[in-house]
Formats: sequence, structure tokens, C-alpha cells
Amino acid sequence: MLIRIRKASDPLPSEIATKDAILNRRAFMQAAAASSGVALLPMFANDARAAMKIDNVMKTKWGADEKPTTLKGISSYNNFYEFGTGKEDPAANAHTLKPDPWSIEIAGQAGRIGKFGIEDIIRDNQLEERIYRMRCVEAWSMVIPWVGVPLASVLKKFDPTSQAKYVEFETLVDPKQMPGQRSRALDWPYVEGLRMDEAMHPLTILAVGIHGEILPNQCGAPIRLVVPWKYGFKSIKSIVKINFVEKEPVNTWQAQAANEYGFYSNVNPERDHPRWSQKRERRLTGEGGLSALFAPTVETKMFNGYADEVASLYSGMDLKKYF
Ligand SMILES: Nc1nc2c(c(=O)[nH]1)N[C@H]1C(S)=C(S)[C@@H](COP(=O)(O)O)O[C@H]1N2
Ligand SMILES: [Mo]
Repeated sequence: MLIRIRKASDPLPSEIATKDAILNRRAFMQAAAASSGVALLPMFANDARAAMKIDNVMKTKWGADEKPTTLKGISSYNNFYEFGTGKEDPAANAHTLKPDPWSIEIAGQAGRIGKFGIEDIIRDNQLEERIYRMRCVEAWSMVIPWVGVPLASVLKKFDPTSQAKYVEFETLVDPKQMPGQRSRALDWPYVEGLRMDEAMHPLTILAVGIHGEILPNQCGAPIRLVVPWKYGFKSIKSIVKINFVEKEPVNTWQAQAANEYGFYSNVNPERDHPRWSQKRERRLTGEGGLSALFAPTVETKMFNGYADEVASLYSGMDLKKYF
């Protein structure tokens, strides 16, 4: 089931220690923020910055020729409705999220179910850097150097049964940590789903970092999904539950407006959103003050440019119907 795109090296004891250290450093960060009475601002504090660094990340071929959006750009223009609906809201509000300790409930059609600490979930994996183009349904895009692990290798540890046709993911619900949940902007928890073969595809990862550093809270700390050939909303943040299910899950945006957002949500320039075109996208580089407004547009590619890798998953499907 697991398709390897390279020979995976066995983790060295030092790498295992590194993953536990991610969480310890996160605790350090929070302590530092609490004692200084300021919000977590890793971008502006040098000590904190060093503490955010993730060691032993293996570079991969993915996106080697791309110019990544800056960390500041990636972490100051976000969609994370749990912290407000404005693009600047998550950066301003996400300091109330406590990503450490963190556990994920594994449920449904699998041999091993229960609650697992995040450190157990990624323990056996080599952390990889993959520079992926990410495209929001709102027609903007970024190039993000993720640090993460293949989702397939994580899911396999829980022995999904033959009944497991889809994987459903849920975000934390806690209005104390996520003040946006005091409003009914969306139905909480935020839910997303993938077909099993999409979840097992080698491009699909769980991310724990960006630009070699621990994920900023507003980017979905401590662990979020990344599915680069689909619109951004499929890449659910701050995951607390992974559920192996038989039926196609109803994802949050589909529940919100089924005529606008489907289950598949593959990036498709040929299928416009009912209210706007999907033919082009604004590429946000994170450089220059008002880049979000004045960013040049580029052509949107089918499957966000990953057609060679993923088109075969959908052979025979009418992607205008299954949008
Ligand atoms: N839990 C949760 N996950 C979420 C969202 C959200 O509002 N809540 N927004 C989605 C959308 S619409 C996009 S475009 C991406 C944005 O990820 P980024 O802020 O890291 O760029 O997160 C996705 N994951
Ligand atoms: Mo999005």
C-alpha cells in the first residue's frame, strides 16, 4: 500500500531525540512568552527563533526549483477561522493555542485505535522538507517549505481495515484556546476528509514545521495536513482526531455551501467557483509591504501542477461533477 518515492533511511536515535525535542522546545517557547507577558512572536525574538529550529530534516526533490514565500509572509496571511475570519486574525490571535502537550485520537476502522501523543505518532519517521505550491480556493497561492512526514507511513501504523475507505480529520474544539469558536462562523469542529488512496498518496504529508522551524500556531500547530494538489481548505490544521470511515465524510466547507465547495476540491482551472474564476492565482511571495494586494498573478495549473503525480487517482471521473 505504501508507495515509497525514495529509500527511507531508518531513524537514528539522535533523530528520535530530535522529535521529542521539538515538543520540549515548544514548551520552552510558551514559558518564555508567558514570563515576558507578550504573545509568541518567534519572528522577532532571536533566542526564541533558535529554539524553534528543527534538526535533522532531510531535503527532498520537491520544489527544489521554487522560490519559497518568506516565513513572515506564510505566517501573517492565513485562513484559520478558529482565530477569526480575517487573514491577519490568526497571527494576532493564535497565541492562545497550547500545542504542547498534544494527542490525537485514532478511531474507526483500524486495528489500533485510541489516544496517542503526537511524539508517538511521528516517532519512527524521518522528517522531510518538501517545498510545495499551495493554492487557496480564494485564488491566492504561496510556496511553502514544509517539514513533515508522509501521511501514509503514519496511517499504516494503525492498521486500517479493508472497511476503511476514507479518512476523516478533525480540528481541536476549545473556545478558550480558539476564540473564533465563540462565533458560529463555521460549524465546529472543522472537519476534512480524503479518500484512502489520496491519504496514502506519497505527496500527502502531515506537517510539523515550516522553513525548518516548528509550525507557528497560526499555521496549524502542532500538526496539520498538507495536500498540495487540492485547494487549501483540505489541509486541515491542529488535528486532534483521525477517523477511518467507510463513507465519504462531509467536510466543513461542503456542509457550509455544497454548491461552492465539494469533497474532492482538486485544483482545477477549468471549473470556476460559482462566484469567481479559478484560471489564475495571486502568488504571494511575502516580500514587499502590500504584496498580498499587488502580487502578480500566474496561471493556475490542473491539480496545482501535480498532475503527473496524481491525475491517475481520478481517471474516469468527471472532475466538473466531482469538484
Ligand atoms: N482548522 C482549520 N483548518 C484550516 C482552515 C481553517 O479555517 N480551520 N482554513 C483552511 C484554508 S481555507 C486554507 S487556504 C489553509 C491555509 O493554510 P495556511 O494559513 O497555513 O496558509 O488552511 C486550511 N485549514
Ligand atoms: Mo483556502
